[in-house]
Amino acid sequence: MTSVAVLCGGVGAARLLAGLVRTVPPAGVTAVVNTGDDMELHGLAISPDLDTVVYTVAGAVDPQRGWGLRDETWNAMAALERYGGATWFSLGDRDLATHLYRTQRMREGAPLSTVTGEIARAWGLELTVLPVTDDRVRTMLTIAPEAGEEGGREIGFQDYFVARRHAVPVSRVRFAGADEARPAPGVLEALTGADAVIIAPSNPIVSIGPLLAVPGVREAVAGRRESVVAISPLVGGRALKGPADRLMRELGHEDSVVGVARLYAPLAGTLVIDRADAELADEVRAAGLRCVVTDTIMRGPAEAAALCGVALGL
Ligand code: FO1
Repeated sequence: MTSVAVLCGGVGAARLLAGLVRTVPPAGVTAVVNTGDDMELHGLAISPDLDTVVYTVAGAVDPQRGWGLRDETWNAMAALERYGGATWFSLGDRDLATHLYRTQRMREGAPLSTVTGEIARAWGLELTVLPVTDDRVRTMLTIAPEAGEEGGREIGFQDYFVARRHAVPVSRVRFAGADEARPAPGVLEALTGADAVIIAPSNPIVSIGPLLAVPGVREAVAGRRESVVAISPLVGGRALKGPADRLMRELGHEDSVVGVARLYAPLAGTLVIDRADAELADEVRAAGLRCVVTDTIMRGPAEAAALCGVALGL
């Protein structure tokens, strides 16, 4: 059976996985998912990228937002307004059940990877969904100082992404806790043992970056570079969703498929780029990767499945 391990962030990775499980047997797929976006809010353990992967592959995600559940209601958030509670991060009524369950199970001592397995199975998923680590890793971003402040101000990922709508320039990104983190059980086995590894079209800086910052992960991927294929999250120099292009530029990388190629050169033998970037294919090859040009925009699972087929050379 073909086994595939996928390095995943949020929405783009989840959409790819929804196609991958139609391309190869789901039981052979392992998603290694970013937890740097995780946060505690209302006393709840919230893991946005893990939930986005589970909800999307289960066909339950809200298609417009790309996160949270379809047909959601927001009564708890509305009721929280009465108290002036934190409603900047919208938690739907049914989505809350996921956070309540995960929080309770982790309070009972279950590691995040165990709880994630329970949640994935409860949604009927056959693929394996793993947090990259069971230890606490938090993506922290330094933004320009506010009036009167000395030096940059460091904020958490959801503050940057949601509260400030990622509309602030970033001068530094770090993954607090990564140095002490250990890969979750099964992560290194999947990354070294799978027939192929895909780096999903996620934000290279804040979605793939945290995965590679967990000791052992970068080495496991680089060690099998020839059977690693990355899919560019940029099309025509732009991110389809989120701040990937801006973050790359702000942190000194070229915001193009060539910049992505240079970032991934030590890790992936192949980069898949969109037809819109066909004229840059030779520059990608000059960075030392094979380059495959195809349609990379996934409007639904069928396009995602086709993209996976191309990426896996099926
Ligand atoms: N993104 C938003 O832009 N606004 C929100 O209010 C919001 C709430 C939210 C709740 C649960 C969840 O799993 C994801 C949520 N997201 C929201 C998306 C989230 O910030 C991103 O999906 C990831 O952190 C980045 O991929």
